[in-house]
Amino acid sequence: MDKINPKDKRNIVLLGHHGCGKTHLIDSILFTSGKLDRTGVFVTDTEEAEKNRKASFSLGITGLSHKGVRINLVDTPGMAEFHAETVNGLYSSENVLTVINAVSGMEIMTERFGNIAKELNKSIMVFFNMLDKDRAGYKATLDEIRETFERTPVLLQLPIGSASELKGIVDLVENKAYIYEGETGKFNVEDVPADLQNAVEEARTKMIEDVIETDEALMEKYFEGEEITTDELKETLRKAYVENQIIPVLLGSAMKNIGINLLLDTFVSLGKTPEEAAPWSAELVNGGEILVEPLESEPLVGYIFKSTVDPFVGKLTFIKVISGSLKQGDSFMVVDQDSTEKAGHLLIVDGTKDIELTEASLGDIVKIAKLKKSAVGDTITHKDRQLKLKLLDWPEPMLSKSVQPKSKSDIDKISNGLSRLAESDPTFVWEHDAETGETVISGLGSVHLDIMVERLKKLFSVDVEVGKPKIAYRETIRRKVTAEYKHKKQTGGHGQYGHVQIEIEPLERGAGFEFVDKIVGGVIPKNYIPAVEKGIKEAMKKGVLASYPVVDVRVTLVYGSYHDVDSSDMSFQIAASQAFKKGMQEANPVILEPIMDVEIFVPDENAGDVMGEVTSRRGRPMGMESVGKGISKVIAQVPLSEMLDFSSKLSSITSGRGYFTMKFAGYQETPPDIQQKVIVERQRELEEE
Ligand SMILES: Nc1nc2c(ncn2[C@@H]2O[C@H](COP(=O)(O)OP(=O)(O)O)[C@@H](O)[C@H]2O)c(=O)[nH]1
Ligand SMILES: [Mg+2]
Repeated sequence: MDKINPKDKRNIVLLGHHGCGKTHLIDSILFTSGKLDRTGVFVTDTEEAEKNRKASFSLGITGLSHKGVRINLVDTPGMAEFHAETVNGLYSSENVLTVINAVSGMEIMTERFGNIAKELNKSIMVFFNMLDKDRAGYKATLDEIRETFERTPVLLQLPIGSASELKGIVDLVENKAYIYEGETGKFNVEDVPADLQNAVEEARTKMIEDVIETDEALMEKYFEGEEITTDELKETLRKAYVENQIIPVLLGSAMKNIGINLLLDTFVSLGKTPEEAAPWSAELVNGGEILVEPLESEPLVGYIFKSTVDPFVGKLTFIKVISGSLKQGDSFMVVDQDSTEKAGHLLIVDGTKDIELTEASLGDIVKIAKLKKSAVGDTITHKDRQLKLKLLDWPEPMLSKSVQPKSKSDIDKISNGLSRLAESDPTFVWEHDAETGETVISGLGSVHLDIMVERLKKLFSVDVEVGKPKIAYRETIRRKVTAEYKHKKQTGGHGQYGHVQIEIEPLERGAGFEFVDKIVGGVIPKNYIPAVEKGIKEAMKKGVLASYPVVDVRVTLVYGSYHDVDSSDMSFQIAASQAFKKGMQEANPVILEPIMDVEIFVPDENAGDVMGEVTSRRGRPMGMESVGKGISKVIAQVPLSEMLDFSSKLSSITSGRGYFTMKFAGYQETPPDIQQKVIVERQRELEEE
């Protein structure tokens, strides 16, 4: 396939709380456009884990052509632990289709990811799904949409019939009724049924007023009693959507294939084209900042938003072209890896198949095989203008588990597999401790880690045993001290001599590490100072209480001495390291534990019990509010160590109806009794290794 004109491209990322029907909706869109012969196959849930658990854990990418326009669809997981996937989905697309379960209304992850979509200046539309269900509705949620996104929701449709009697959709813009033939997706276009005419007239007036409010000239015309033409309306609607003033709201049912053709038409008629994307700020590698404009005439810039491993092909990388273009055979840079790469086949996904492109250009989402070095979150550019796209911070991995190969011969396969997996997800890291032989993986939660382990087993054919979850404790100090150490070995042969005096003082939480050099008069020569800093950093890797990393300290090098012949980097490194350890002992050290911001959603009648449970887990309640429909939200800060088995407890208190989300809030000192337990537990752990 030849290059596609950017005007004929629409990228749509689907966003919404787990279970609102995003993956089913994509089936239904493919079915409606003739790419699938039935729905419910969950095309974009390609992984076995996704099929088995009936949930999406990674981005799913597909596409189709509708009315001459290439539409790429990006399916996301709707869970906090898969934050990186979903946010990368947002980076991939100019348009966000927020899917709302019409029975549950606005849900927590929809709100959370919706806020990120807003922060990234995305244009947002809403699809109320599951209108075929009892108790489905959309009116009450419109105000929540307005509050969450701070844009005006504009209802463009009305349903014909409801729940199991849902028959069709009225398109308020065209003033036409679409009546569907069962679940076939086939429809007839008719006049608005007589019994709906009043409701339609009212909704249409509201819609027109919402739209023209964004355009002063049109508003004047309207209030002077002049007719607004359908073309004017459509044009203004599109402009207001593209400029992020309004949120078009559509209705339907993925299950019954109702309203899907209209959704597709809307992608084409309203959808933001890649040329209309907001410029993306970036840092030039040679210094300076720049805005990357979405122009095909600019040098190539692309963003790597997904990577997977195919058992046959190997590594597959998905790139969104942000500016410029890329031909087969072209060289480009993966800037973050400083790696020069060559583009092989450029593939775009069409239904369940791939189509080869001769040239990928602005707005395309292309799949490339076998890049040498690349990771999700990396920027690709032309070699003559290297830059890094600015991204939001990724959340820190908070939960760790050890993985042990069942067979020693699998060790290499495991490191290779974990490296590939870490490249696919910036919130997943792994570490192999050569001394203890232990491999530790870290991520955002236990499901996240479970899925990574499943991938490791499936994609890299290794068998591993997974250990107990480990918490990322830290150590710090509470008092300022001065410490001194002289490292001296001067018997026979080449001697060693390094001598430092340092001050160690506590910094505020989250400040990290600061090193200050206050040496005067060259008592330690300049060239040894980096070795001193290195020695301190080395010592900070394992604190004196329980060998956890030390954070939030400032170390000031104040004095020392050297020897003309015997001093070396190594001697100063050892001296600094020892001085730090000595000082830390005396500086009133303490263990820090991760604290989480937790939001718990429970039926009103369970809120009291859940609050009690939170308190008994050393949690600090921050508030409780009703979120409507008999559901309360309990907000609290709770230590992560207390949250590991919270899920099952919550389930038993609420008979399975409660759920919660959590996010890293910061580190906090552990109380003495807990600290003692952590130290004992850690000792046992270190002995076992
Ligand atoms: N009744 C009904 N069920 C639906 C509809 N759309 C999706 N579902 C079902 O809701 C469940 C969750 O859907 P899924 O697409 O996996 O949700 P996702 O987590 O947002 O991807 C599945 O069992 C779907 O078949 C709909 O319009 N009506
Ligand atoms: Mg899904």
